[in-house]
Amino acid sequence: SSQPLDLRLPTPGCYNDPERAGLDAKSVFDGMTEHLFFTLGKLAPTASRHDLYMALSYAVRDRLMMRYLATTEAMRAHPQKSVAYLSAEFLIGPQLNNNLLNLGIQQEAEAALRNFGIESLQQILDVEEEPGLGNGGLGRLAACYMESLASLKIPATGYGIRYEFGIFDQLIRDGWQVEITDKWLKGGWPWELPQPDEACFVGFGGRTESYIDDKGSYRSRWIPAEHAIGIPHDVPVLGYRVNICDRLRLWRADATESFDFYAFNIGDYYGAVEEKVGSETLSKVLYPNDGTDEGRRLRLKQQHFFVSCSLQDMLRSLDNRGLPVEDFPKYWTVQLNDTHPAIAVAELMRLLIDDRHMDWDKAWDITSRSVAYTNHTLLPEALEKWDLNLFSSLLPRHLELIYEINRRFLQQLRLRYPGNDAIQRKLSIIDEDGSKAVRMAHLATIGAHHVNGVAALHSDLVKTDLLPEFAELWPEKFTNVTNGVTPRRWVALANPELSTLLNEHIGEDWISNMENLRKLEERQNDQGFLEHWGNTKLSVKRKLASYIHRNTGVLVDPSTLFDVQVKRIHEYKRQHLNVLQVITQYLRIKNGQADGMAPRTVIFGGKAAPGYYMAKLIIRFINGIAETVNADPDMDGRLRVVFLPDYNVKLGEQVYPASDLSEQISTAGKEASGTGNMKFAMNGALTIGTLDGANVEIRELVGAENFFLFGKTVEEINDLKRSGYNPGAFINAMPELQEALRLIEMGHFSNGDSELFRPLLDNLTGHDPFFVMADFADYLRAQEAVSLAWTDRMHWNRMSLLNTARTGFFSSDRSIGEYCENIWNVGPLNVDITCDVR
Ligand code: B1N
Repeated sequence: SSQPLDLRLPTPGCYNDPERAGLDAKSVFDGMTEHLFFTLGKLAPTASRHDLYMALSYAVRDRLMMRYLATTEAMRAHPQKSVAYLSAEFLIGPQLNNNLLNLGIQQEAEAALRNFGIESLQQILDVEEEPGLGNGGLGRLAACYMESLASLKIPATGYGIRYEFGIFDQLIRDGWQVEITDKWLKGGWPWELPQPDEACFVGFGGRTESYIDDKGSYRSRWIPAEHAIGIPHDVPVLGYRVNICDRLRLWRADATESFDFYAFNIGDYYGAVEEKVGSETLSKVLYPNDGTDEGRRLRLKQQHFFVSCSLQDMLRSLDNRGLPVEDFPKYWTVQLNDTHPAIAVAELMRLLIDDRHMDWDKAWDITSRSVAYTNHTLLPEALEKWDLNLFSSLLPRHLELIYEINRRFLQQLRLRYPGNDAIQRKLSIIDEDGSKAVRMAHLATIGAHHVNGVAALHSDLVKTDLLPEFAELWPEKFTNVTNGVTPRRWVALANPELSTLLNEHIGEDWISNMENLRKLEERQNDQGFLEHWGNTKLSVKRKLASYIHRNTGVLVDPSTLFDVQVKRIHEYKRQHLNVLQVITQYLRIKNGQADGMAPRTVIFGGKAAPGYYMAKLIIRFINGIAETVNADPDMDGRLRVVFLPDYNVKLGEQVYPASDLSEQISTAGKEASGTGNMKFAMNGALTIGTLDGANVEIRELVGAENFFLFGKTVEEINDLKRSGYNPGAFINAMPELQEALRLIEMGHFSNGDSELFRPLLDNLTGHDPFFVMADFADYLRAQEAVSLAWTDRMHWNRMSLLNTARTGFFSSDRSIGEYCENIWNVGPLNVDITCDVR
């Protein structure tokens, strides 16, 4: 018989293993070799680039794992409050380079790769598929916030859905968008750890019933008709040069064994298979709508699925540590990223009352002290409302609880506003005008201790326009947290050229303390430095020009002004306003009236929701103009138009650093914040923009003289609406605009097809819901100011430098700091985690 082995398990709290997880090039190389052999089953000489990407990623993941486990262990041994960020979207982007940067081993990884015959890290980074688990700004914000939470050492879990298919990949065929499925999992994704042992059950449909419990009290319970299982897939989120590693916990839906089993026993084989197929489709696909609510049953199922799994998981974590449920608000603060997870208010009540047998007042106290809500949009078509029949058929117990929440709330209103029936109807969670519906923003607002907007202007509009009566009732509930973006991904990683320049002149501290970019202001009159600044931008533009050539076939001149609009395609964002302006420039060149016009490369990128006809037509419109302009020899050296297909995080990382001019031209009052606007400005692009969203704050910070302002204000737009807006009056005053519209109508940009763009023209000349015509003249004037500024390059470079120097405020570290202080009341992990092995 064998002797017992004398092996030691890793000591809790100390997972240092320099053999296995060192940060020097040799250790990284050894890790790669081991993973190639044992994890991937490959020998180095036959390894493909994808194999090397996987091997390096696994080796990096090993180095995250000890930080991750040390963080988990610290939270187990010394419980403290943790953030639960609930979001239907996390648009995390490529992981490898971010983790290398945050670990501080980019050069070590490159050195290790050289031993496998790879000259540059970039060649391996290019292989990575990004998980497109979000539509746009809202999902990307959630990802930036997770990275900042970890960097600030705040314990946090991001809870969401592991969609099998994320946002579609976009192809352009004959100028039209074509959607193809995004198969991000096809090559295997090395960054997630499935945790099947921590699966959760979620019910749907069925009925509720009353019963008398063993203590003789009446209780309600839910008898769901079907169930799904959520399997957590955890993604480690490492902070910048810290040993904290937070996590993203994404739920994948699976079928329930027990129900299959039952069906098999009664011989209903097909029924069992059907249920399996049904529950797996829950996490199958992301809804590709940004800013429109479809009111679809599967979407509500997805929302309840991930919210229920997440809340059960939080309660279980208290149980596992022997902490009482009553202390939920002491250990968890739950942030709702828009109303997509707002069912959490009812679900937490259900878990506390039905499962934990808590009384109403106690449960409501716990819920309303734990939950806070961020609003991201004022667009009426984006405000989630669930048809009452649909809601009650899917979540009958939740509806009962919502009725009771509502009854108590309306009672409170009655006392505050005696005899005012109108206000009750207006604020009720149940919309009774027309077919009845559940208003998720009202549920979230009533259940939350704080409600915040995402930029100063937007938060004001939430109070005055969206929820004015709520704001009067609970003024202290309403607050603002202006969005931010992580300087690690959006400057340090995306713009290594600029980062090197910054590091040389002001040190590296800006990466974790972005306000330090202010030190750059000292250089604003240094000619040599400004020249260097301009040359750095030029070299980044060369890289983008080469990308454009490879991917669109269009040759662009890096010395021209790169004028860029990248974001989802939406009428309120007004890509068509930009295109009309391009047509005017085209006409001026044609008519020999283009003196003083800056030579430009106008670049567009963005996806349209597949069911949004007008947005898809705008893509066709951009491509029509691009085709005509780029084929015309008169435009050579003066004007180029490019549509970059399949805009995503990875492409964004190439675009923001290479831009001179940032187009932020939404109708005032429509863009809640914008975050692309921040990424452009910190990378030294100047903004042409309206007084909308965070543009307002960008302009205040960089200075009005370093920002190209145009357009009607929110008040002016409202005045126009009130007085009966007539776009025709604006068109008549602008002969150049008339000429542009006439050319479009004649089919000049559609190979003679005079019907193609008619719906767009009818829209603009008819009711023009986004005031494109009203803002056109002022936009043109501002674009002329841009051209003029471009002629004095030193002055331009100085403005560019000041944009970078003064936009440190838009670091997501600052935003997260405000959430921690004003909303969550959480602080950094107060346990020292020692993982550094160097
Ligand atoms: O959230 C971003 C803001 O910067 C943008 O201004 C805002 O438009 C964006 C339904 C949304 N608001 N609402 C959505 C996304 C998906 C969906 O299904 C609505 N996205 C925003 C971050 O604050």
